[in-house]
Amino acid sequence: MKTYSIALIPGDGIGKDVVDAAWQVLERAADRNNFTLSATTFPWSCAYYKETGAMMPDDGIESLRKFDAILLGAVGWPAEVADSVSLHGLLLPIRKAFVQYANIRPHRLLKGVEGPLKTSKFDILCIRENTEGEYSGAGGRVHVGTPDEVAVETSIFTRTGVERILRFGFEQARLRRGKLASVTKSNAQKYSMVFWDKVTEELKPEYPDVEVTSYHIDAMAARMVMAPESLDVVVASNLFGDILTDLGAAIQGGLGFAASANINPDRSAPSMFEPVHGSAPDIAHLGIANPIAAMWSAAMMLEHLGEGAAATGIMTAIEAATASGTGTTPGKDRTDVITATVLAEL
Ligand code: GGG
Repeated sequence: MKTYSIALIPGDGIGKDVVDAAWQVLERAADRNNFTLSATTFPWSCAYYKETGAMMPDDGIESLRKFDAILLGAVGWPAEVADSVSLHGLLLPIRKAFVQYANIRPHRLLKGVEGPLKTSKFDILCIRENTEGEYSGAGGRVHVGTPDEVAVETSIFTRTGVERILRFGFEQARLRRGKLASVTKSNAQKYSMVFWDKVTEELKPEYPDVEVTSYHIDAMAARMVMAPESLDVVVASNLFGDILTDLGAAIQGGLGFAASANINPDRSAPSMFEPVHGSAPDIAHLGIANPIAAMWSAAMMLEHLGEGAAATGIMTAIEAATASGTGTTPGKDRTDVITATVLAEL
């Protein structure tokens, strides 16, 4: 029987609750589909930072490398550790070190979930560039604390990085409805975003079967609300993709439904799966976090590992639960109730 080794990083706040719920569902799905999963849990989090002065140990990346995949909950506890420290100390280094350059975020309405637009025609796949751009961490501050203080943050866009994420977007469009929306702000950002648009134009002839349209980020935000049915695959830079996918999450009913996969398409290192949401300190320890985003992310992990039937089984069970109204109203059903309902459907 095949065994997959999974690194679990529950992280902070509701991350622990949702990873625990997702793991129960994963184990049941494995059992039903004749494979096994072995978990190794890493305590890396803001609490770990408070104890050790780092979000993960120096050899953290190397200890993750041997796993088949990583399942992460949430990172951040701003009352104790600045968000910039926790993000740049854990999530971003993992994505970069393991060349997880494609962050896939599916946005569609699950059965029984209405969403604020009250439309059933919302089904888009956002592809967020995940290793460079605005989150490169290049910059600095001078004259700190003086009236002359200056802060500079440099976005880094490489030909390798832009070309590979656009190609990934084209390929995903081919697997779906054949439409790719490429998002920039090239009227205002005249170097990096003009470059992104240019690479898009260069690649177009290689994908004559894909209909490509370039949008500015502001127009795309409006389109996602006003005409979501016109969109299929949306590809964007690290920052723009981060923002658009929170909008996508809102339209699909909330962050509790938004799943994501940080994919290394070459499979030269493990990929990482995590709900889009953060640690939600306001509801941590209340037992009311919605675990569906983490369960959906877990299903994406199984799909990536080649266990498509088990992944489909999880999604079917989630939708059976939501179709009956479980987990569809924020705060109504407790995490353990939603988990038990999904488990019963598996
Ligand atoms: N679920 C992972 C998490 O904690 N996300 C919060 C966050 O702010 N992420 C930023 C990012 O995805 O770049």
